[in-house]
Amino acid sequence: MQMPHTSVLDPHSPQAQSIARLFYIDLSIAAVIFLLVTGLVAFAAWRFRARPGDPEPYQESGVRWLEALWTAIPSLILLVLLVLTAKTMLEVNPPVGKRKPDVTVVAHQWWWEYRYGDPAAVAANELHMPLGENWLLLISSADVIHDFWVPDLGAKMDAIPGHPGYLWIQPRQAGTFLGTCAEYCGTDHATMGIRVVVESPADFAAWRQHQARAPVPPSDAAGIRGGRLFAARTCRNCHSIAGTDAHGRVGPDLGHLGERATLAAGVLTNTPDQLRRWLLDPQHFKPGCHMPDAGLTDAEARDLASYLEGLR
Ligand code: HEC
Ligand SMILES: [Cu+2]
Repeated sequence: MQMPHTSVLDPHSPQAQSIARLFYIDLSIAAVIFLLVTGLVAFAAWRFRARPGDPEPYQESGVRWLEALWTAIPSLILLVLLVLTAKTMLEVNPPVGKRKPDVTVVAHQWWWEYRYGDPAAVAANELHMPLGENWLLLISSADVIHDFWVPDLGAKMDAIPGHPGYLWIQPRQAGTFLGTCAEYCGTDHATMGIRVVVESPADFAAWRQHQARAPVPPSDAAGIRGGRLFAARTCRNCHSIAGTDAHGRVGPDLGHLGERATLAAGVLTNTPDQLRRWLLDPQHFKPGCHMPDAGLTDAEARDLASYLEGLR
């Protein structure tokens, strides 16, 4: 498997490229100033060092042209940085106009919900995007302030309750891109990972069609027992699965859980065994998270895992 992308210095969208370009320009200007200043200081310290018997040096003050010069040069540098920054901001987040968002991102403590329109589909913790298309993401929050940030693909955008923000991303490389919540949002902030899967438009369309359909439950004995347990326990108060009477919105949609790469926003890799362990003791893997310990037996957790992993 290819390693996921995770570096601000390795941009894979025009938006991330603009930001990286600005960073390198700023860094070059700062490097030139740093070398010039430290170089002059070092030269002066060496060239005009005190020798035994030297008189008190000549005192100079109030040189107009020099003062004007060292006010003008930094002002000019700041002006250049201001213009470049404003230009980058416009490139990265141009006005939205009448454009409808392609996906709505809803940040939760401590996971991500992705709502697609037409055909309506909901996904959790794994954002799928088509390669090459310039997408508008609406960034919102269900509770506190979070921040959506995938360094390779674009800018950061705060998820502020009641005040949606917009973010443009045009992925130019297929693959998996990792990001994270970039605004401290409580206990499990550090384990609120973002996983973006960029795929060909055809693969994306197929994924979206599949995601929009109610999943087919497994037909093996363990899977069937698990399905009954899921309906009988408290799970459906917090989780939804299309085609069943589970409509909870507190936790991630579990409709196509079996197709996700990780569990609990990147805390565990998604295997039946890891899922069983998660169900037995969520607080062990993500202390403080809003999924309570359901007091399951090992056999029950195994059956539930078979059911959830078997949903296709
Ligand atoms: C009180 C609400 C609540 C109840 C009840 C609950 N969960 Fe959860 N569950 C959550 C929340 C919140 C998360 C997200 C945790 C996180 O990542 O921070 C979660 C996460 C999960 C995940 C990982 C999902 C993913 O996208 O990675 C699974 C699987 C899961 N729950 C299954 C269950 C099952 C099965 C039951 C019933 C035995 C159950 N939950 C009961 C709230 C609940
Ligand atoms: Cu956070």
